Amino acid sequence: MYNPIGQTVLSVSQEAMFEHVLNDVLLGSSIYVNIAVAGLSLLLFAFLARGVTDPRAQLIVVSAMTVSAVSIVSYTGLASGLTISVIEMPDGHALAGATTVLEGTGQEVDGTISLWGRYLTWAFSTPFILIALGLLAGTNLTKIFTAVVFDVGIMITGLAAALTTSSHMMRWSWYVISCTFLLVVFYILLVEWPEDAKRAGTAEIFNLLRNLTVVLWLGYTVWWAIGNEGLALIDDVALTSWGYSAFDLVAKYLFSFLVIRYTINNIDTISAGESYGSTTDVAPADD
Ligand code: RET
Repeated sequence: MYNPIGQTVLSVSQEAMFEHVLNDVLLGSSIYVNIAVAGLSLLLFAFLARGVTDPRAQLIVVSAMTVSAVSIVSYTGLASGLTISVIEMPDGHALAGATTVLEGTGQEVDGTISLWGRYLTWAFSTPFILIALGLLAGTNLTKIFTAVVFDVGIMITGLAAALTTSSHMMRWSWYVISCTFLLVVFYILLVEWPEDAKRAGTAEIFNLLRNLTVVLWLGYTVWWAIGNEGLALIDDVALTSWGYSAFDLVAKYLFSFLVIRYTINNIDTISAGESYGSTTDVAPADD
């Protein structure tokens, strides 16, 4: 797949990618299972939180539910072939020169498959994990803003690492930048917010969710490094995809469930009054 001036082009059709996901059982299941679990967890969360009327508690619940909602979008992008590409790795990469047989069409193409839509959509889902955590810790807007900005930075530079085909070194340069941003988020999670959570009386649940988050986020980072897009110690695309999907099951759905369960059982700790977040200073009429 080279054009006349020798640059790599992405010429596998979206339909061929869609067919590939449909016909590769391991890869397909890593995607479809998550769509189903995200949908079911949204229904469960809506049911569990149906009686919550406190605005601050609702904000936390909506943040947690947004993670699952974005996940449906993310995996639908992958399932449709829209956010999957075959890319040719640069010299020096373990999969440079590799070819891929597309299930369904049977076509053999140069390159390896990148499910880059994951990294793109993480930029929209993971901020809500941090917003839920920051609100639970009772931290301030500056720290939530900082965590979210660096988090989006992690995901967009991770996307750049995955899609860079010009040079092997540049792929890892993006990776290092992304990890540096991750350190900023970890600093906030490990140093700043525990203090805030202690003051807010939510230290126990915060520390549990924080530990879950730090361990899993490290897991994603290591998985990228050893998966097909990194060192390719695991060179199988479907297996690499299942790794992320398994992490997602815990980092998204279990995480959100724990957040929502705590919130609905501890409204008094979470609440900041009926007028929390109001955009008017007019007091509600007594009736
Ligand atoms: C990448 C590769 C580049 C280096 C780093 C990464 C970290 C990713 C993380 C992902 C977390 C995703 C979650 C998704 C759930 O919705 C992009 C893999 C640092 C931390 C929690």
